[in-house]
Amino acid sequence: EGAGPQEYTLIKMELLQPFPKVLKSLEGKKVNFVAATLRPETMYGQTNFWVHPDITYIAFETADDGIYICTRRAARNMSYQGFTKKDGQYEVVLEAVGQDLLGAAVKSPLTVYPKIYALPMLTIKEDKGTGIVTSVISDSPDDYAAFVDLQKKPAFREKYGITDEMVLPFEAVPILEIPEYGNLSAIHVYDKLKIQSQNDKDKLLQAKEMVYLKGFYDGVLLVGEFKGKKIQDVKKNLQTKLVNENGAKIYYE
Ligand code: A2H
Repeated sequence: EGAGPQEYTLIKMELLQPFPKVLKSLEGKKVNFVAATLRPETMYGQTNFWVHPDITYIAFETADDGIYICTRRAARNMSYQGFTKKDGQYEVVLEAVGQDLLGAAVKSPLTVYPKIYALPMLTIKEDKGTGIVTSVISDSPDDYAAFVDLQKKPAFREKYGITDEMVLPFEAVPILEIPEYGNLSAIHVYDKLKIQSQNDKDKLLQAKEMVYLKGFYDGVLLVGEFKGKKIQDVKKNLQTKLVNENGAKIYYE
């Protein structure tokens, strides 16, 4: 990585009723899970979001945007970026392990699905972003692999208390056309490389290398107000749109 800080789009995903047990004390308040992404233009196709079952998350008070849920590390970073009342300080409301947040329902910006769920991903890194990850199975091989693991394995769903309706009704949405890879590029490379699961590290790395650069330079949006435009030309506009519509913030680390 380069010397400068990385800019992320912080996607706000509003917690819906019923709140998970560990978050019951927050009922009546505005609560958002926040996820750092490099691909705001993919939010049209979000099918779920990811939480690591074993990572500890916190809920903290922001200055003027209700409660955010993310890792403590991300909250600390945000506290130096104007997210909290006092610079460098964040008020922890509660702590919860990812396991207890699974199955939470949220409303996320742009996606065609009005309600999506927190599902388990075991490859989330604690020291990157917020520890919460948006999931776009049409365009991210990591997301598609983790999603298929849940779709194909009822025992895996059961282990984490994930019900069928949190997974089975959701399908990949064609949102970007990438030359050679079509309009569901993650599925294309997953099949082509015969990826077996989210733990297929080497193949997933290869899959990512195949789709990402090409997607960025030659990908064309198939939906929304920038339909027909190249991603590299509208990525910034889309980020601005999300921020202006109160669906996202800018976050650095
Ligand atoms: B991206 P970079 Cl469609 N652990 O968003 C693992 N992965 C994480 C993470 C964490 N703690 N925090 C963020 N990420 C993911 C969308 C997307 C992303 C698509 C395609 C590629 C892609 C939907 N998931 O990322 O190391 C997030 O997933 C390709 C790398 O900072 C975030 O953007 O480059 C990306 O990794 C940030 O990774």
